[in-house]
Amino acid sequence: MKIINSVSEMQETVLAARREGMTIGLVPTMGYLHQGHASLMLEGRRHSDLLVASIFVNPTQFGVGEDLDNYPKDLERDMAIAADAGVDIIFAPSTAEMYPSGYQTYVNVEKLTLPLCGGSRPGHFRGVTTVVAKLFGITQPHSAFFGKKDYQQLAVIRQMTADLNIPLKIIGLPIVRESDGLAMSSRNAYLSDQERSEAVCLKAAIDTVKQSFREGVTSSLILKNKALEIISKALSASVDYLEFSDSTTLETVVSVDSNTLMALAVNIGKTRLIDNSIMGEE
Ligand code: PAJ
Repeated sequence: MKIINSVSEMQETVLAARREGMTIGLVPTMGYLHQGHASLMLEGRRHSDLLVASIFVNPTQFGVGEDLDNYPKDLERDMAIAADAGVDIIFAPSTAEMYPSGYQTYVNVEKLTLPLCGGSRPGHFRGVTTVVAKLFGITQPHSAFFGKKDYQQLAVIRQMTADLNIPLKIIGLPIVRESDGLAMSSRNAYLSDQERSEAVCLKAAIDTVKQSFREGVTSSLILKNKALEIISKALSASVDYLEFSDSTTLETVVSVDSNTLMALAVNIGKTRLIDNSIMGEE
């Protein structure tokens, strides 16, 4: 496995690979890798001759007062996980390499970014789509792999890719969870032992809601109250949002069906965790 830090070397490498007829896969990440990231890499490996994973903690997607400066890092461990998953090249640029002085171009998906995380993290998705568009330009992938853990992010990136006619396939992959149900996340590293044990409340709320839905409850209000009741038992938890949304438009629904997305963001102490599930899926 090779590490590349420079944009021009990365571009030369993928253009040479393309001339040889190789297919290129990209897994964008912010590092501090876990098995959720590895699942994207393993799938990327199956689809591509040359598999690139990027590690870049993208400042433009963090708001004021968010965790940009504390975001966990362990490049050595990341390299071992990526190598195990079959990654050929790690692209790990510096901030100055990605956003040199004079930088002034941003990509914004207008509607899908308004609800859910867009409401509580203004500017977040603008940073995400900007860096992902840049990564697409730098690595020229035939396919790019994203997790459904960040469901809205995946929807926004699909929209951007279609709207800007970027010729590549976006592949969305299932949420990888810890054995107790907590969705894997680099941010789980922030949790104290007590918080870690309470963090299962997100998945517990999803499970309770899905059970009620299977028993015939379709009112989003009733389902939301059941979920909030579960989460309120976790003393360190405060709900940022908990919504039932159309899984394509992300607009709020009042009556839930098997295609409805349940999405939630909960602060566990100072750590903001997100989770989601489609009601009719396992
Ligand atoms: P990051 O949080 O590092 O996540 C990188 C990719 O891993 C995303 O596609 C995310 O959805 C996926 N992922 C994270 N946890 C997962 C889990 N438990 N199961 C499955 N997939 C999981 O998302 C970002 O970075 C950034 O916003 C990025 C797209 C790299 C742009 O900066």
